[in-house]
Amino acid sequence: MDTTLTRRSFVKWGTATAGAAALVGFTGCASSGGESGGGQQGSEAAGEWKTGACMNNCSCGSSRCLLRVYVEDGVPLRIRTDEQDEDTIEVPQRRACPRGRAQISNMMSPARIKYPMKRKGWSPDNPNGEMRGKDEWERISWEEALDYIAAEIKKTLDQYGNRAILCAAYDDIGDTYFDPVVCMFNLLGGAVHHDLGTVSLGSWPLPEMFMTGGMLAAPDALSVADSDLHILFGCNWMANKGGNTTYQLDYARQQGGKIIIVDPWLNQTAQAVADEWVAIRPGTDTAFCLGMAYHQIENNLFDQEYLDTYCVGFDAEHMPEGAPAEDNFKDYVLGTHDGEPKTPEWAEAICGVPAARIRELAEELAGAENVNFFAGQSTTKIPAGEMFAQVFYTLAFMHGGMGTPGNYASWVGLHEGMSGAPYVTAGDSSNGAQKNPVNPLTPPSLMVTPNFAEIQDPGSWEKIDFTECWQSILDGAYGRDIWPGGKKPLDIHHIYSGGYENSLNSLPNANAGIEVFRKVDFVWGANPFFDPSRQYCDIVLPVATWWEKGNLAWTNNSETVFWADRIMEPLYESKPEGYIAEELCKRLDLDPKAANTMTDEERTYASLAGAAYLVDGATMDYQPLLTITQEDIDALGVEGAPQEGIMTVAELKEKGCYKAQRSKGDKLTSVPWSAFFADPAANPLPTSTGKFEIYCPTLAAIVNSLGYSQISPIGKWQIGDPEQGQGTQTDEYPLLLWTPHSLRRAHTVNDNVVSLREAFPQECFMSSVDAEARGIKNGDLVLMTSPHGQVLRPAKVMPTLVPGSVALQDGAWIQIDEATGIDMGGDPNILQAPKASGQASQSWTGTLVQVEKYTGNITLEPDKNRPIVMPVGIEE
Ligand SMILES: Nc1nc2c(c(=O)[nH]1)N[C@H]1C(S)=C(S)[C@@H](COP(=O)(O)OP(=O)(O)OC[C@H]3O[C@@H](n4cnc5c(=O)[nH]c(N)nc54)[C@H](O)[C@@H]3O)O[C@H]1N2
Ligand SMILES: Nc1nc2c(c(=O)[nH]1)N[C@H]1C(S)=C(S)[C@@H](COP(=O)(O)OP(=O)(O)OC[C@H]3O[C@@H](n4cnc5c(=O)[nH]c(N)nc54)[C@H](O)[C@@H]3O)O[C@H]1N2
Ligand SMILES: [Mo]
Repeated sequence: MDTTLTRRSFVKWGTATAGAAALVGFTGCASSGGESGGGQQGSEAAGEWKTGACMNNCSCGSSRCLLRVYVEDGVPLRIRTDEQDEDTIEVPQRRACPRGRAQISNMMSPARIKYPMKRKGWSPDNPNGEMRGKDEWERISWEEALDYIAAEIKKTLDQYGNRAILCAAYDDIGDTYFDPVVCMFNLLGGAVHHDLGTVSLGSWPLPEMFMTGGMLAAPDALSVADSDLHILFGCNWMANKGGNTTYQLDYARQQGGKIIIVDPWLNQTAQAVADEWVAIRPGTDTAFCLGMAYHQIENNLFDQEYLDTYCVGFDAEHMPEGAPAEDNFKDYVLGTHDGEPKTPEWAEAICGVPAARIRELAEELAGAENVNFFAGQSTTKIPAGEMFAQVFYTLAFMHGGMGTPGNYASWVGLHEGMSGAPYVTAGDSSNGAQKNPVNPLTPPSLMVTPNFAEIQDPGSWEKIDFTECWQSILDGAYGRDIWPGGKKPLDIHHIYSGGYENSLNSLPNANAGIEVFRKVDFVWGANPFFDPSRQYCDIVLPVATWWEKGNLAWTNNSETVFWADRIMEPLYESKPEGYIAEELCKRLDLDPKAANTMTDEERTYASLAGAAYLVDGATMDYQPLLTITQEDIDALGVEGAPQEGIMTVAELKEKGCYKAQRSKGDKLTSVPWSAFFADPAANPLPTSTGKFEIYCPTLAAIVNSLGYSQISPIGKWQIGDPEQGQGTQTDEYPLLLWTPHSLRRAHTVNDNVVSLREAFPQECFMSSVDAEARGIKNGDLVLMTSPHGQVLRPAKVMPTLVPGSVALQDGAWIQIDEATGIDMGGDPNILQAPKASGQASQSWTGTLVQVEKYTGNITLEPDKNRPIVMPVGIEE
């Protein structure tokens, strides 16, 4: 049978209709012969069940769920998830969420880029840059596209050099996000990346490191149930932590733990598992915690002995050597020297939580034996967000007990999430990657650790920060005046928009981003989807997805190694990134093998051979996971040696994953800081004093030297930026914006999926109080305005959202109405202020906005009916 034809006609049929919803309906009928009703995978006669990767970035890295895909004649028709093993709290199933289960509609979406294309108005002599995002497109051949791109790269290098190229692509991120095209640029001498600092982690990494000596310390999933009380600041795990974290939390609750969630809205997790919700103004948790600390100090409700033994900086009697005694935390809270006691009443005025409630909560925390303090990344995505991290840890130290079971303070979720020492890991399949000579200090993974070497020496920075990059490019300079040598010049002429980033959509100040894309000499993109970053290019190349690449063992979290089958042949003319890199190398007199260092088979082998599992958390002993035979090696046709593991390659492929086999109290059980607790003198922390540092001058010195914010060695409430956050509202912009992550998407991925659009419309979430004051009713079209742009969306009016603030969820695709400049897609980054803060972290929370009922002429279809933006001029 000609499977290609079957697949092609299938896809053509799908794309000719309204899109993915129709496609889903169609697949339901098409698979009637194989309708497996009860869900027994593998019972179909004609096709087979395979394992499809879910590489959505749902948890700071890719997702962590098992997708079983039924494939007939090379066409994915049905999707199920992990149903094979018993579902227990020790070894839970890795079941997928609505996004994972909609992956067929995503992979087969009409938004796929089908062929290499160029803008009609673009030519090498005249780019007509202002037409980017508006022009018609034409199909060109791969040869033509690659020739054009290679010629433009040469031209830019000859005229301006390497620092004129912006590589809008993740730099040197291992395996699944690894883009050989970036290596190709590195071989050419490198390029500028816009990935200094973080848009993702908030201001957590440096306070954690310098105050506690830890790095991503978190209790393991099973140990969480040891806590009597869980206080969660801005954690919406139900919607935004893949895997089983909410299940584990629910289990902890069944074991008698009480759960309190502090959040500006009654988020999905609070709805599902919390006993109480504390409504707080976004970005004000610091004041809230200081109010609780005041009440505890006033009533002697804290563990003085713990503080004296394990911490420095709490009171005047326990300051580190050389520190002024009056700068201690306790006196700051009491207002001894600044005349401003941080009472619950003082806190109420800032955070909106009633003072009586603050007192009650302070007593509840103090009264509970074991407390689990958890905070989401978002809570520190505010100006000078380090100060919240400082106060958060201090409150946990005041409670005492950290280092014993049930007493935790962490920000990365449970150990099964993103965490320091994984229980299982896949092998690195990106080894040999060429580093970027323009950024010689690039760390192995910017997603997980900031680049400390750079942070200590800002003068050496050769990359621009994520947050302010667009304005910096327009200004021709980046950085801060206080850097050695002052701000650094920047002259970008050429943009590569690829490498797993949708930066035009994902970075703040998107209107300035569009201006940048329109201003430079040449922009080319490579991506599976015609998403906004690609819509503003001159030439785009279609990239194959992980369902089309496949054949890889991979992991993102600490507790599962997944296998990715190749589900289908690359759709239309799409090709893997390795092909693009090799073909450009050939045209640029580079060795193709130097950019794409491994064959597909070598990558498969590396991912399998390097897979390992942790045998003992105390000794950090890792052993090979997989048994690999000489036959396995011969079948791949690679160099290698057989090895012994605990599972065969065939078993991994058959099951689709290996799950860490946990049991309560096993050798993988982790209680952070237990050795320090047991014997602080024998096991000092790797901090400058060997203790927990409530007063941490190293942290303040490093953060302050960067010039983005000024913080103090102890956690204090301060208005970190004159134009952002509580206390800076104006009559023109009276509301605080925050941008929680959406169930509909992993950032911008899946925004093209109709079923998800229908289930989770992109709305302006606002409180009934603010809506009523503006005459806005649920469902009304509202115009959201900030100093940076305007967005048009329906309002979702709720009583369960704190007044004075509005939310617009991260990741909706930009769609500008050219006549008015209004974004109809609802990307919050059209509104977001670019605010690098503290350790070069974007402060997503607290941009000032106004919202009003829309009275203009634009009509907006419900999201599910809005057509997917297609390249105009291209035949189906
Ligand atoms: N579905 C889905 N899941 C995702 C992602 C996605 O795009 N989609 N992205 C993943 C990635 S890469 C990351 S980095 C993480 C992000 O993780 P976070 O940064 O923690 O995610 P958010 O959804 O912004 O915020 C989580 C919760 O904190 C609340 N919150 C926001 N600001 C404040 C505040 O100032 N104080 C308090 N108390 N609460 C606040 C929000 O209302 C929300 O309920 O999510 C990951 N998970
Ligand atoms: N307003 C606001 N903005 C935010 C946030 C927020 O809270 N609020 N959160 C921020 C956070 S935490 C993060 S981590 C960033 C994420 O920002 P990005 O990393 O830019 O976001 P994604 O949407 O995950 O982009 C993934 C891209 O990879 C492409 N892709 C998918 N598969 C493949 C493949 O196989 N090969 C290639 N080459 N490409 C592929 C997708 O089509 C998509 O374009 O967004 C940030 N932006
Ligand atoms: Mo992120």
